Amino acid sequence: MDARGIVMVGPAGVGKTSLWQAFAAFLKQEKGFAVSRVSLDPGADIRTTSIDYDVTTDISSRQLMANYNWGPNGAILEASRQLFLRREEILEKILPSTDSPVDYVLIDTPGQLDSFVLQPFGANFLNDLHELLPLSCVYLYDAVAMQDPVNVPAQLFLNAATSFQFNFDVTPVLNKADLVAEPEEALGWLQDPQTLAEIIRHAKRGVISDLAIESLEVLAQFRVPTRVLPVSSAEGHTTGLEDLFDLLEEQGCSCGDRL
Ligand SMILES: Nc1nc2c(ncn2[C@@H]2O[C@H](COP(=O)(O)OP(=O)(O)O)[C@@H](O)[C@H]2O)c(=O)[nH]1
Ligand SMILES: [Mg+2]
Repeated sequence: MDARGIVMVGPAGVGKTSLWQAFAAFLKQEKGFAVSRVSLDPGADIRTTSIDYDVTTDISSRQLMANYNWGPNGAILEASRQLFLRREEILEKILPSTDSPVDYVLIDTPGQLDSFVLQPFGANFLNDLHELLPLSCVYLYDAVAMQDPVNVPAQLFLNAATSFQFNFDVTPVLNKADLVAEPEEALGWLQDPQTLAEIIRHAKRGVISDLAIESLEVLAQFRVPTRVLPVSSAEGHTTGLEDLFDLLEEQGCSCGDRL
């Protein structure tokens, strides 16, 4: 069977690296797949030996900071630029070799969504990779950040902006579901913008409510998440990975004929 890639994308601290690790372990241990793990985070400090490609061996934001006396954000942005400029060499390292084939390549992305996807580097890099290795993206929402309804439209925009940059499917999940008492509430808001607009209208928070409602009207003209899965990769509270796997399968992420 041919290998496929799954890319974790989302705002800083949303849990990309945690889900990347948990989902890789799930695919290996629960499903018996051969998995390769790739980190494209130039700021990562990875101490595990089981990672197959760690971009910091080629491009490290810490090294850029030290070399040029830059701050962390400038270094991360430059690292994303370099990743794109050196893509031929790096794509070669990510692709599974014929002598050690894998079923899935799981890819972690930099902490900062904006410097990677909303700049002309990360999305173009991933679109080039998709030409060689069919990709699916898991887009993470943070259940804790979803507690205040006026903030939800901005998060929906980030998801939409990401989806429209990629030439492959994006599957949204609500991560850290273990940290909120009722994840169903935020899931309802993400999946039903009309109800969300009503709640924001009643909240009467002034100009931020107006902006949020107007944003929802703009988003309504585009595709917004129709189905969002609650997941958690917290140790001892891991949930939703089986459902995520099934959804990715449904969307053609994986070859159903080999299961
Ligand atoms: N409770 C809980 N904490 C999480 C979950 N996912 C990530 N975290 C924590 O959130 C923080 C950021 O996670 P990380 O995976 O580094 O986020 P990233 O910046 O998106 O890669 C860490 O302290 C994680 O332990 C989750 O599902 N539940
Ligand atoms: Mg990370």
